[in-house]
Amino acid sequence: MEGSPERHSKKKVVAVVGGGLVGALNACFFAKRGFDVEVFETREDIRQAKIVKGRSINLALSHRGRQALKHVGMEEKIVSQGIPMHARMIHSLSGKQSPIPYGKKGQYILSVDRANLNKELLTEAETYPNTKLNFDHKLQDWSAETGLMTFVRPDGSTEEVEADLIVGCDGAFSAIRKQFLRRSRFNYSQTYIPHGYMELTMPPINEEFAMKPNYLHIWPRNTFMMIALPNMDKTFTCTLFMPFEEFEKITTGDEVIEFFQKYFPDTIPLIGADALRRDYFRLPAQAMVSVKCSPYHIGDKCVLMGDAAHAVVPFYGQGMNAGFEDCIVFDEIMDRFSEDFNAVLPEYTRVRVPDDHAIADLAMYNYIEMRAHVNSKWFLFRKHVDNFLHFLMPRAVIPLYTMVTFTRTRYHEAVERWHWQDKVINRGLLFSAAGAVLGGSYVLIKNPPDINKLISPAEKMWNRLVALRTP
Ligand code: FAD
Ligand code: EGU
Repeated sequence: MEGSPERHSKKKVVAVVGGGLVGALNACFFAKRGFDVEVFETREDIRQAKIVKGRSINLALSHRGRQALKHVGMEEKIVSQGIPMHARMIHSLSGKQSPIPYGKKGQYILSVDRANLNKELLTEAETYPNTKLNFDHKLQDWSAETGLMTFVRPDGSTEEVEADLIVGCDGAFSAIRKQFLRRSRFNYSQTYIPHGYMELTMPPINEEFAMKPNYLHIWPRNTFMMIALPNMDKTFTCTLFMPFEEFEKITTGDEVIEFFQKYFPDTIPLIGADALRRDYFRLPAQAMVSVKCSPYHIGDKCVLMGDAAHAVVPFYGQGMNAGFEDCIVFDEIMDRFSEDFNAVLPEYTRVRVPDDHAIADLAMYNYIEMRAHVNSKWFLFRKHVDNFLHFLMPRAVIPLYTMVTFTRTRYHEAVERWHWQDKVINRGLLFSAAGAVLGGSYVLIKNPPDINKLISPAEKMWNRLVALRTP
């Protein structure tokens, strides 16, 4: 194999621009294939950095992301450093907590530390002798004609680099993508949502987690929403989502407490009133953007992956997972087309664009839906209905989040199935419930129901059904 021409001709240079989550993982994928891989990253080496600034502290890792990690032999390591979340824990305004499982016993997502994941992936990439990591290299510009890239160093000097393939993994504000924008027939859309997010840390109490650790904690309050994911150091990272307008209305420590008292009262003693007053003003709220574009490639020279190709709003917990899946999809196409970039790149665009656009749309849809009318009761109700229908017809009806989170069903197919299921369910409901509605509405009009009384029997029924199912 060593001296064979295939092996020899393979020594093409792949430049991965961006050493974030997707770039670092992608470096492993290309290195595994024997390419000469060069990673270029603006920031210094985060493994040496004292303070790591950046977006969200922890993330939900699910099936698609795990499969990608498995391809490069990293799944076990990362999973062992994550915290399983078997269910959501819904916090109502009154402080009541209700768990809703993600699925069967073995189905869970993981809370992983972004910085740690990034470090592990960089270290893994470095174990390949054919990989070189170049930190403090900011891509300034590149030429789609020659493939020549210009990097700026912290001292202001520039460096020119050439590669056979350029892989743009430089995030939502991709510098690589700028050259795509100058070209004809490139589609691009970018939308900032009116919400911002702010991260707050909930410290341990008596060296233990302040809340139950193996859950994704959610406080759904229509326009306002908070989510908390556990960390290995027994803290929780709480992420508050709210319109920028509302963030700006709060200008003093007292107003912060007043706001939390109104919407998230159970969290005040857990985060700590003094910490809240202080931390709310530490950093301004961060923006969230959704980016869709196509094609993802230019000739046989350049391809976009991860947020550079598709930034999605975080309301499905899929941004990183989708970016990691990009790497698998590209890798599979490399197999099918014997690493011929001329054929691989267009095929990657053809296959991947519909799926990435589907998850971008789904995430945006979920954002709009949550904002419109999702309070804790509605959230509980909807998830119970989903799970109940799946229980009744386990093959025919699979909840959308299950297909998205726990399978590698192509995103666009998951959406199609979801629309189809909706039709079937609605038709089923129409026929079977028509009679009941007619009879029932008479009773309902006579005795208007209390939503509390409607929901708790549903919950009991659900628990009974779960007990029946798991022997
Ligand atoms: P990035 O992580 O942005 O990395 C890009 C890298 O490129 C950076 O290191 C940057 O320094 C470098 N770079 C940028 N410009 C240049 C340049 N000119 N030259 C060289 N290098 C450059 N996803 C999930 O799957 N699950 C979640 O639970 C989840 N939660 C989220 C919560 C929030 C609040 C947000 C905002 C996002 C969340 N995401 C989640 C999405 C996830 O963060 C992103 O999808 C993921 O980080 C994308 O990885 P990336 O490598 O493509 O981009
Ligand atoms: C948002 C911010 C619950 C991490 C969507 C669920 C998220 C995450 C949900 C963030 C929600 C919303 C799903 C997962 C996950 C749910 C999901 C959202 C992780 C539909 C660190 N979302 N997120 N859906 O089902 O499929 O639990 O910042 F509140 S994980 Cl918005 Cl599964």
